[in-house]
Amino acid sequence: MNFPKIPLAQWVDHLVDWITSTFDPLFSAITSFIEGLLDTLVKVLDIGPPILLILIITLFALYTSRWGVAIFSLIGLLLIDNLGYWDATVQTIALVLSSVVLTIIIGIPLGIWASQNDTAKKIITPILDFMQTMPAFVYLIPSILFFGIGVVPGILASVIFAVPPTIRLTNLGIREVPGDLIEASEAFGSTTGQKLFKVQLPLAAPTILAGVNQSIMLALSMVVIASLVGAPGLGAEVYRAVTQIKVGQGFEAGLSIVIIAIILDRVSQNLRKPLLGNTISKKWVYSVLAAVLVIAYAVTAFSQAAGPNQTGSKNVGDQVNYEITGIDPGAGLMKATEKAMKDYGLKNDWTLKEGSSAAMTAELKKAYERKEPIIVTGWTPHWMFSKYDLKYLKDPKGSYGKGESIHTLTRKGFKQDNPGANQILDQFYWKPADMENVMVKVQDGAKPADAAADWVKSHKKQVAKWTKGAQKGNGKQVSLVYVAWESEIASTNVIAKVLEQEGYTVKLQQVEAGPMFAGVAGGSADAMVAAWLPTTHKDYYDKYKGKFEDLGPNLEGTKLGLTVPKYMNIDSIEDLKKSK
Ligand code: PBE
Repeated sequence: MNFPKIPLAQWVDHLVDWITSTFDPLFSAITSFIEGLLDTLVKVLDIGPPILLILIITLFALYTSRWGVAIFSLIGLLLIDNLGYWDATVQTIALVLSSVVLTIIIGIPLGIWASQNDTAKKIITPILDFMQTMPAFVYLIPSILFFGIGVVPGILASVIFAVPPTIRLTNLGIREVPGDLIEASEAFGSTTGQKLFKVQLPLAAPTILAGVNQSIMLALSMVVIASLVGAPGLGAEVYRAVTQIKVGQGFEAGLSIVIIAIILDRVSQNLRKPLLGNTISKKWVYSVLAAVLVIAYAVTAFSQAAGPNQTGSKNVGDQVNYEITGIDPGAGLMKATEKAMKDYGLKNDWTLKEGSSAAMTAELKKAYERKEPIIVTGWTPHWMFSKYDLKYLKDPKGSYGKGESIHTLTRKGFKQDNPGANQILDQFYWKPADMENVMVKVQDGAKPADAAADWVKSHKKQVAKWTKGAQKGNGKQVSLVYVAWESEIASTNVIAKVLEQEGYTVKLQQVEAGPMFAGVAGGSADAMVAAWLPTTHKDYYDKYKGKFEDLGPNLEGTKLGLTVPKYMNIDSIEDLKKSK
C-alpha cells in the first residue's frame, strides 16, 4: 500500500509562519527585554578592571565554599584573563545568568503549580520529557525566525533546555515534605498560601536549589550551541576554533568553559548553606552583594544617560545598531569582512555577527519583508540576488579582492584509486547562472538532491561533456565534503548526482570550512568542489598546500562583499564610517 507522506514539516512551517506574523510585536518586545537584561548584566560585570570581578568572585567562593574552591576561582579566572578570554567569559557568565533568571521565573511557579495539582503535573511531565529529549539544536530554528540571530534565540533555547530540572525538582521537593508537618500546619489553621510559603517551600528549598544548580549547568552546556546563531562569548570562541581547526585556541576556550562551570557549580551548590554562614550572616553578605550590583547598575545607567544623545539624524550605523550580519566564522568571507572593517576604519564601532549562512538569510528575509535596514555579508552566485533587490556596497579599497574561481580539489592518490570519478570531477565545469538556477529551487523548498536531479536531467548536453570518456563506476565509492553554504549545497549535490548516474556510490558529508579542507588534505574525504581561490580560501589552501590535488576551476566569476537591500540609502562601504 502506498500511503502518502504526512506533510508534518509543511504543517510545522505554516504554524511557525503564522506565529511569526501574528506575534511579531510580542517577539520584538521579548527580544528587547532580553537584550536589555543581558546588556545591563555585561555592563555591570564589566564595570571595573577584570581583577575587581575576579576578587569579588573569589571572596564569594571563599564565603560559600571551601578554601580550595576560592583558590581555584582565583587562579582559574586569572588564567582566563591571561589567555585573553576575559571579555568572552563575561559574555558567557551574563548569558548563563540571564538564562538562569528566566529559568527561575518560569520554572519555580510551574513546579509549585505541578505540586499542588495532579492534573497539572500529568500535563507538564510529558512536556518536560519532550523538551529534554528534543535535540536542543531544533529550538534554534524557530527561535531565529521569531527573534532574529544574536544572543536572544540562544538564551531562549537555553531556557527551554535548562528549565525542566527546576520544574521537576520544585515539584518533587514540595511533594516530599512529610505529611505530618502538613497536617500540623493545617491543624493550626494555615491557609494554602501560608502552608506553601511557611512550610512547604522552606522545607523543599534544598531540593529546589539542586534543581536550579542542574539548570545552571545545562544552561552553560548550551553556550556552544547558542553561538551557532550568533550568541557571543566562550561558545563562539569554541565554534570559531572548530570551523577553522584551531586546536590550541579551541582548547583554551574549552578550558575557560570548564573553569567557569566548576566555579558556578560549586558556588551555586552552597548558596543556601554557605560554609562561613555561621561566622558572617548570610543576609548580610547577600545584601552587600545586592547593594554592589545595584550601585554598579546605577553607575552604568548614569554614564549611559550622560553619554551622547541618540536623537537627531540617524546614520546607517545607528539604524542597524552597528552590526553586520555575518555567516559561519570559518568562511573566507568573514575573514575578508574583518579585513574590510580594518581597511575602512570600522573596527572600533562596528561588530560582525557570526552565525551561519542559513541564519544570515533568515535575518535578511525578515528585514527585507519589513523594509528594515540590514547589512549582510553576501556573495555571488547566490539565490538572494534573484529573490530580493539587493546591491553590493562599493569597495574602493578592494578589501574583498577581485572576482574569483571555485576550484575542485581531490585527495592525493585519488586519481590512481578512482580514475573515472577523478576524470568526471576534473571535467565538471559550469556557469554562475547554472548554479543559481539550482540554488533558487532549493530556496523554494525543493530538496537539494531533487533540485540537482532536475538540473542534471534538463542539461544533458552539458553533463555529457563532464562524463565524456570517463569509465563507469560500478558501485565504486566516492566521498565528497562540503559546507552548508547555499552555493556549495547546489554544486556538491549536482556533481554527486552526475557521479551517481555514472554508477558511483556517493557519500556526501557536510562539515565546517576548516574540516572540509583538512578532510581532503588528510585523505579521509575524496574530493570537494568548494575551494574559492585565489583569495577567499587562501589561508586553508596555503595551510594544506601539497597535500591535495587542485583540478582547477569548476566555475568562474564569483564575487564577495557587503550587501544591502536597494531601499537603503548607502552605496559604499565608506558610507559606514561614523559621521561625527
Ligand atoms: N562563501 C561561499 C564561502 C565560499 C563559498 C562565500 C560563503 C566563504 O566565504 O568561505
